[in-house]
Amino acid sequence: MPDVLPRSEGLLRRYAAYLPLTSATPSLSLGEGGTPLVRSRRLVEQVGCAELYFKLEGCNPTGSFKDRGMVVAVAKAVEDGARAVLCASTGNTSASAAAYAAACGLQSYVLVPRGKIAQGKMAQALAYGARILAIDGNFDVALRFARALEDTRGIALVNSVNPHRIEGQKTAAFEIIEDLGDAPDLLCIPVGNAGNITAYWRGFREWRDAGRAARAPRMMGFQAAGASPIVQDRPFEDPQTIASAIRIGNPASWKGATSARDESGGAIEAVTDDEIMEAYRLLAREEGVFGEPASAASLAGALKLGREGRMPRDAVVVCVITGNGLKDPDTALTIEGDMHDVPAEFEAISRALGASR
Ligand code: AN7
Repeated sequence: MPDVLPRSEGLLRRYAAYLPLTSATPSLSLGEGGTPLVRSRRLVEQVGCAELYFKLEGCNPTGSFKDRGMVVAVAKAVEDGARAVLCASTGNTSASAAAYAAACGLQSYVLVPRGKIAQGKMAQALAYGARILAIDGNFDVALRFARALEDTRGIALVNSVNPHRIEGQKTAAFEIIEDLGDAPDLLCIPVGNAGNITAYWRGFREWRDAGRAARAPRMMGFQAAGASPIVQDRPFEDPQTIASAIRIGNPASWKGATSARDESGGAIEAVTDDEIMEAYRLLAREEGVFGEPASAASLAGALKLGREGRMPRDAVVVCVITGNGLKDPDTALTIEGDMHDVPAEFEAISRALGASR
């Protein structure tokens, strides 16, 4: 059984034995991976399972799980002599591609649906120096163009149709097994383009087969109801959801997601935007974890299973919180808050605290 280095190492070094690296693959790290698995203190009761954990993928260097796949994809692009990377994105992939490309001195090109990606993600792509092409079309349209450009000389496509992305992302499953000592009973995960559920399932399977875990989890994927092609078994022409990261109507890894579901005895279900927003709020207020709306789909799903009496009482459950809440400040600012205009006077401020002296 190959050894695994400490978490202070980047993913490429740490999981070298499990990744498609060669002696010509450059070393590359922005500090990705090694993210916290935080135990729920309060929502575990509402979900109704034995143990509930949040895998905080928003702690990656660009604030989402995409960095795990991107470090591998960009290192391999460099190895293959690419001068640029290209992706279509609902925001997080573009932020991550732009960062790792910048670190390697490559140009990054990102195709995004105009006006439909969260502010923080756009800010990142700008800051890292990507050439941003905002198109009049949704993610699925953007991905079609990106795939059509795949064979352009010198340009590496770094969407999750690039197999190196899935390889890198499977390392999150390894970390969960390391932290829990085995796989959980259930893994709850948001599903958009379906690369991540495919990657987690590969990771859990590989380490079960390698004897590093005794079991593999049931894979529970959650799509937004207005963008739920896998649940409904038909592509969505015009997907709609407040969770812009998973506003995807024709997932590239559709088959990977249904295989993960069927081989693990899991399910892929829909959660409504209201359920997503309720979970988004609860996660922050009850647990102190600020994920982006798409990430809250995993908790929304776990809460729904609990509510419907479908959550086994003795289950160990992990919800993947795929991206940082700061990615999407506009959505955060729509939630009903406790904000007051107060005169800059001691008495007024003191009164507003409700403090009695
Ligand atoms: C926070 O960035 O598709 O099912 O272009 O940003 O692997 O697609 C993002 C997807 C979940 C869904 N949570 O993962 C993109 C993009 C967050 C995300 C997903 C995304 P996949």
